[in-house]
Amino acid sequence: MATLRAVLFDVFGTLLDVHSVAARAETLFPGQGQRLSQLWREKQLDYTRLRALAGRYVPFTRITEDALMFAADTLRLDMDGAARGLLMHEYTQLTAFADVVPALQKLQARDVTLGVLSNGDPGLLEDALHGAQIGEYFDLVLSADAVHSYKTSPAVYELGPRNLRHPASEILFVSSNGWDAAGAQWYGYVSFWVNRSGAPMEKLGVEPASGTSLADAAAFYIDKLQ
Ligand code: LAC
Repeated sequence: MATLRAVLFDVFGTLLDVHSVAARAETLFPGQGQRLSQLWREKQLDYTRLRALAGRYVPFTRITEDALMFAADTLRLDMDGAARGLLMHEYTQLTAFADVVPALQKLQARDVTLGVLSNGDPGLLEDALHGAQIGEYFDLVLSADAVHSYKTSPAVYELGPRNLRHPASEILFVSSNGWDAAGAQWYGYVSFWVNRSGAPMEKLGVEPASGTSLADAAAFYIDKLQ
């Protein structure tokens, strides 16, 4: 395997816990917080794929709001503009998983170039990374918005090699979304799946390296330096 020269992380679901919105949702709609959060996330990903396939791009923030309204309708919740605004704001204040900062610090101590590659639009990424107080760790923030498409489109993964000026085979891509880890490996990255929940491997014909925490991903990278 070639030397690794940088790490790119997925953001939503990998660095930031998208289900940290469930607590706010629960205060607004008692008994429905978890369900709303799950449906919201599923529909959000669904819309990224539908729009990418049809060439009907709108920014991820808009998709996220559309998915929230659909999820609310599905659960027959009476979601007014104020509740919608609160939950959308919550998306800029997601919590970083507990294993994130220690892993980033470990890599940073080795002078590793660190970046993110996300479906999120630049405004949302900036707000969310700073909201979670992890913005300072990243040398580059790459958004699918630059190519008006979404993962798993190769045009999105191509942003990594193009901006880092290294081939994908020399970049470690880290995601907790199994399908995203597969998409990155399809493209040609060295891919690492952070499987925190013990989910089954996606059946997509590739098997990324995997572990149970971001610490495992950092160790995988550092191991390759030796
Ligand atoms: C992202 C999606 C996978 O951050 O949540 O790109």
